[in-house]
Amino acid sequence: MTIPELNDVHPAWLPPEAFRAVGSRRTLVAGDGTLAETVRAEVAHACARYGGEPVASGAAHDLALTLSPDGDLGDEDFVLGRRDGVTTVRAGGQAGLLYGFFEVVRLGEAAFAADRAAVRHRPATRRRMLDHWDNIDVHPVMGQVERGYAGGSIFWRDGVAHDDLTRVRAYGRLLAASGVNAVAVNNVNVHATEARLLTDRLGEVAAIAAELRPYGIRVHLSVNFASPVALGGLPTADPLDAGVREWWARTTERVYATIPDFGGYVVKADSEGQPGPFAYGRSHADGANLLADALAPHGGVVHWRAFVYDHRQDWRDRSTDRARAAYDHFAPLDGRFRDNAILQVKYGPMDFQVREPVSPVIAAMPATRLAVEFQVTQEYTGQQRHVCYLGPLWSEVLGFRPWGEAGPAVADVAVRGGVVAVSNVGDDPYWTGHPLAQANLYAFGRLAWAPGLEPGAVLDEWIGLTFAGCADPERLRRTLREMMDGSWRTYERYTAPLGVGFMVRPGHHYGPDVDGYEYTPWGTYHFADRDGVGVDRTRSSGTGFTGQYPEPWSEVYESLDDCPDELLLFFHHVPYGHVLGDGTTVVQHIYDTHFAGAEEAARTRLLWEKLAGDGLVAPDLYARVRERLDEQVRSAGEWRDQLNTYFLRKSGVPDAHGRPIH
Ligand code: GCW
Repeated sequence: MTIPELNDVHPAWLPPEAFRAVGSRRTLVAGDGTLAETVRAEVAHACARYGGEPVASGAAHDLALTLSPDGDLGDEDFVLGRRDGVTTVRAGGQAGLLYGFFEVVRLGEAAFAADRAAVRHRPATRRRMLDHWDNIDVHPVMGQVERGYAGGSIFWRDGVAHDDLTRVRAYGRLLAASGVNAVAVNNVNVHATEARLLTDRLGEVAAIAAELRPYGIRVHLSVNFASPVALGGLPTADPLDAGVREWWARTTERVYATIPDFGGYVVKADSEGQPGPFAYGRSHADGANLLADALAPHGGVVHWRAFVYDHRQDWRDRSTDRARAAYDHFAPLDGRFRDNAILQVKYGPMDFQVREPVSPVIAAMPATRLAVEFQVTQEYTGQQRHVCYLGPLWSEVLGFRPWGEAGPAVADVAVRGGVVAVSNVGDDPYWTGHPLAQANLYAFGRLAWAPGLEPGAVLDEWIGLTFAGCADPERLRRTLREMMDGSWRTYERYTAPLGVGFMVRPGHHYGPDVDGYEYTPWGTYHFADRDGVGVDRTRSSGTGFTGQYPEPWSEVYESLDDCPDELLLFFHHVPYGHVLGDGTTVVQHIYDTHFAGAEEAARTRLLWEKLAGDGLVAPDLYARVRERLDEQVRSAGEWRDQLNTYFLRKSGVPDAHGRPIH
């Protein structure tokens, strides 16, 4: 086991300096197995640089990382404490040893300072997963990585897997240090070449799995539901057909013969053109159970996506509501999925918008294992050209209580199914295009592990690790926190207002286009006219979507008075003069937030500029962020002007402060 080292690639949150505290100590690692070997190699690597020493059992030490499988610790759990000058990590399994090691790295010198009471660490949920929307062949429209904003794929290039997979190993290392333990290596839109990863191109998947294994990460594969036809030459992919079941069973057996710790399948079916069980008059439970049954003998799981809706809607038809679709399709199937079938639900009912209510599906299927899906890749949140720290959004969703304050939170529901997100990583030298977007990847792993963490504290961890060894850490920390803490809300302010969403350019989804989707089949409308704006999703006069929520939310969202302002236009169509909680009208709110948001973007750039030339961050990183900030400021100005002009022209209501609107 060698620790991956890359030239010309930014080390993200694991620069050598982050290992100084561990690397200058005497460390004992007790335990055997692949992951224990990784920890040993990590310790040796850090010591070689910083003068510490890996020691054998019996010798004096400052840190002991011990595997003690008996007891009440799960495989990923560990207990960390410090007494009598020795820091100890006692792990329930090898994975716990690895996570305990990275916890010590995260603590740095603090791990070796005062005594600390032994604290038990355990992940909130067993599976913390990243989905890659990477294609093997460059797709004519979507490119190498669908919705990728960080260059090509770290797995695939121009039709094949990279021959040098060192970068994949380094990725696994970063993910392990954040808490992620599963990765799906290909796009959920499974095109012809990618479908073959399941069969004749399985060797490439095995090669990737071999790189991720030492960091405790299992590989999953997106598969095409029609594979029995496309790859197996069968006349049907009907989930109830005996030949089809047999084909999946045999194919899956071969997968496990090649990759014994394979995680399972991810499926996007009957969605945006992907094949699925509807073609055979079967339900999505039939479809998911087919794959679950093939995987069960090997301990695998299928992640079946709930993102099913009609993308050929007629915009003239006001009765169809895309927000309703996932619940309408899946809620009636509750209790009909196998135990190794996980229903993967996007956090909102629409599609990864900057502001949406939490999906009602999450509260509707108590007898089904649900995973919540987030989007780390910033498709609708600035495409890694804008600073947009998403920790606060995810934390808000995970902490949301669908049954009211006394009931469980979304994070509690996800305990059984896990937390999943679409990765934002590519072959870019900074991994994520925008260097500050690395924080989103880190925060996803940390919040999946411990959903109760405070997003600002996660940011502090990320800053401390990424910029370890910085000459004035406190100044840098303050600047980055000021730039990033509120960046999601800033982005919300200068883009689509009050929860309405989708005022983006069709296709690539970057930049403003208020009516871009208004008369399209995609089901994403705002219904602005001369009198008002918003989507009436009430039971009393609208699409009835509010009725998909349990109480109290079904009542809260239904009521114009109680509906939270930030979601007002998601649930209600209101006149421009409707007065919000803070006393401003809807149209004035649109003007105010758009002016304020664009100003905040400009201020973010100013904060960064103050760091120029003082050596706190490397010049190339400084320049990359600076270049992105220029684009953010330009784009925020464009959003402000288009949105304000649009609503001034529609409503005829002037800005109360007489600011320039075009
Ligand atoms: O947000 C939409 C994206 C599609 C994506 C789809 C999905 C992979 O625009 O590019 O397809 O979601 O989640 O399946």
